[in-house]
Amino acid sequence: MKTVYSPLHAGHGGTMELVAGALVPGFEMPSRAEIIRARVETEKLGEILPPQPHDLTAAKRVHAPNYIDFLPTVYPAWEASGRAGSALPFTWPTRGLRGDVVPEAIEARLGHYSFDGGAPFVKGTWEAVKSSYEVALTASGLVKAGERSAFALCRPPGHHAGDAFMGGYCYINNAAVAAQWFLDQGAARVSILDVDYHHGNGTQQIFYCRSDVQVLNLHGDPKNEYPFFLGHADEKGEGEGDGFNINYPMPFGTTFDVWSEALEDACRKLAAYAPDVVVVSLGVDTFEKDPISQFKLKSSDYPAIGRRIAKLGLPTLFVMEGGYAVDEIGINAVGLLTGFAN
Ligand code: SP5
Ligand code: ZN
Repeated sequence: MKTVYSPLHAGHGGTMELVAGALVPGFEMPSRAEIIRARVETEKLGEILPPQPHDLTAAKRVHAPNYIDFLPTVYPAWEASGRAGSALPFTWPTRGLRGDVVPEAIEARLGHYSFDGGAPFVKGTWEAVKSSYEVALTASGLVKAGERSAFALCRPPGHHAGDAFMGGYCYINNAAVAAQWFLDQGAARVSILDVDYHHGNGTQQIFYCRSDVQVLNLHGDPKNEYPFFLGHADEKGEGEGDGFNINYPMPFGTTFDVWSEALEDACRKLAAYAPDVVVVSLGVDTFEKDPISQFKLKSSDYPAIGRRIAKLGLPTLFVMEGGYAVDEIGINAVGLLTGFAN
């Protein structure tokens, strides 16, 4: 399996995020992608390719154009307003406030286009976001050209980003961009299988009213886990999309025996949908030692996940999402991929 990777991700580093009343160093750090890349090499997963340049047309197929155009302006505006460090919002247009007027002040624009204080901007953030997007599209191109699978080593991740909002370390929804790109290239149906520990609220929101993208999500129950405000089992899609969104919320402490039953059910529903392509939102924050997560998967479980996905027998794009146990992130992510490939 080929991997697409860009070193430009590293400019998005030294971030701070707002967690439980405190500004803390970001868990989503550059070493994550470097350790995965090193493991791709030592495990000889396959060739590592740079991304090809892409303009933002494909991003604007799933995101509001004004949101995408806002992203490169954030850090310059933050600096011009006399601030330094991580650009973060501190106020949001919740129920009872005006969400229809885009403010001018940069700190307010950040609130308008986000749902939490978990998507900081530093100087190199936009370049990293753009490169992550190009990584996803380049890897999609490999699958379209006939490869059985490809690995988009995206950083920053994407699945929390919705049509016009960022959050949870995510800015452009790389998996959603890829799914839409496959449709635009002639696919009739695409499935997105999200195995990250956190519910992919952005992906769900983007495709909620559509039947041409099936979205399946395995995640920590939002009653107690981030992103809290989406991801319940009764969210099944709306209108045309009714029945094409499938959620598997699971409690803290979930081990692989229970998790893999959810995966089995998801794979059966995916196979029945018979998509032309599968996009896997690949998070390994389900790992027992993940510092911000509460599932109990072991390193030896990841190859089994890859094997189950391989059994679908469908062209598959893997898009990197979360995973914060940095020491084992390469073992777990590449373990899943070698399970698929071998
Ligand atoms: C892509 C992805 O995995 N995003 C996850 C964003 C999670 N943000 C919320 C972090 C909450 C951390 N809870 C702190 C517990 C640490 N003791
Ligand atoms: Zn996650």
